Amino acid sequence: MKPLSGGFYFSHPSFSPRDHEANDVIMKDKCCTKSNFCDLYYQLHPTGTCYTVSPYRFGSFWGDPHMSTLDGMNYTFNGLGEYVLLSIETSNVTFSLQARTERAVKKDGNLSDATIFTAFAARDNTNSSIHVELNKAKDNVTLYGNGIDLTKTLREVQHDMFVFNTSTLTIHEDDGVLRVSFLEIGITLEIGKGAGMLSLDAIIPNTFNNVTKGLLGNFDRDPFNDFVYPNGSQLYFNASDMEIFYYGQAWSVNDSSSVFFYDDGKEHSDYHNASYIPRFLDTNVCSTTY
Ligand SMILES: [Ca+2]
Repeated sequence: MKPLSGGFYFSHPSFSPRDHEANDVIMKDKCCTKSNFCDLYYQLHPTGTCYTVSPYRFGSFWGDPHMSTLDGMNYTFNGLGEYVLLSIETSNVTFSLQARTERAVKKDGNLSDATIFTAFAARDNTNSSIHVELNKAKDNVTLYGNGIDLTKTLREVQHDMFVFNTSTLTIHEDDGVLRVSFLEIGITLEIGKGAGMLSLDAIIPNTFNNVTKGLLGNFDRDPFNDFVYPNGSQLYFNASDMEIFYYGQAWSVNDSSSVFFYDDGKEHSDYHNASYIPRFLDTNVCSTTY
């Protein structure tokens, strides 16, 4: 079975691109696209030490995002606004990865209770930063790298030829996916565009074990202790959707912590709706709702 959390790469996409192409990209294509040996590919590229994380998957119920923590805990969170996915603060590394959500539009044109990812932003201690956002038409992305608007360049260059390189940040387009590497700290993000929403894979080195905070969890190889509030207290792993919702709200971005790029005179509060409460699918809550 293909794991929801993706697979281990033999070679780092940015540091050993040629080996990565040969060992990971081509092999995956051969096993999973051109033949039925995908199980074999994932046996040889297991999830584990330095793996890809998918905080969402396609085709889920309501089409809503299922978050997946760095330790592989899956949960649903339908908060509306801007949230801290990953925060690292050590003596020599500062990194923040944040996500923006909007309500999904249902087939009949009405708004769903479920929210989807429409923007991601990140910044590290070298002040390298990215901001990727779905445009209003939901058919393309707006991209900022180190505060520079790269949207036009991204659209003008030929397919898969987009490259933005600095000594601490690289952005490549590869098969429609933006691969962003924060070179100083070794974190890579892969941001893809799907049906009216964005997806994210985060590749986090093991050196950050036990020091990550945020909605992607505390990264200590234990998926059952991942709901840690900003104040360090913990929510039990089998909490209800409603409890998880309020846990998630605790990870809301604020004006000073935001790493998003705002234009048109907008600010964090224009994108965050702290009063929005989705309908919860838990039986307990349903029984009191209906
Ligand atoms: Ca954990």
